Amino acid sequence: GHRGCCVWFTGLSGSGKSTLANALEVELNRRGHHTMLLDGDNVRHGLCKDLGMGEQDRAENIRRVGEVARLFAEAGVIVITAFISPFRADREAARALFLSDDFVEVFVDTPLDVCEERDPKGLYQKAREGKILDFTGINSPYEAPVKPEVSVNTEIMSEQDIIAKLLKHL
Ligand code: GGZ
Repeated sequence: GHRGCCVWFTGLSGSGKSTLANALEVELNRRGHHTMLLDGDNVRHGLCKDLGMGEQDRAENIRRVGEVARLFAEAGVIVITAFISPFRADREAARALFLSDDFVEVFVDTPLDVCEERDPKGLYQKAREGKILDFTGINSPYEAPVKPEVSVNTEIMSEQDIIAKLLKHL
């Protein structure tokens, strides 16, 4: 059968990763592909519920996500992941689990001020008030990808255009 692959979204909280990952999944399913979407909602409440948001725990979160992604991809599934995955080394370790053509890193390059303006869950405000001590972009680092396969700017491009751009790479 077909070989699976991994579409790895990375970007700040509120950058639009989940929205784009969901839209991509809908479009791939419409075209008859089997997909698996991994995100905080289905991973951090189960497989990774023992992990917090410190650097070591984020690294372990991303390590487990990468391994699960590989297992699904081996079964022929297109895996879509949507995690902040702020550390370059952790993303590179996930990438190393795949053949180079089978790992597509997508940088959702929405500027911090835009994410903070959106603040859909009020988390940036809490971080600014000192109520969250390790919030990405405020008091915990985000290491932007150096050579992502795809980079998307949600301020400039429509969701439809972004999905079309992503599909060209798959
Ligand atoms: C960043 C946090 C934090 C901290 C809770 N820093 O935008 P969201 O709300 O819905 O998604 C974010 C999610 C981050 O989990 P990830 O598993 O994607 O992170 S990582 O890849 O770094 O392991 C955010 C919420 O959880 N959240 N605390 N301190 N985002």
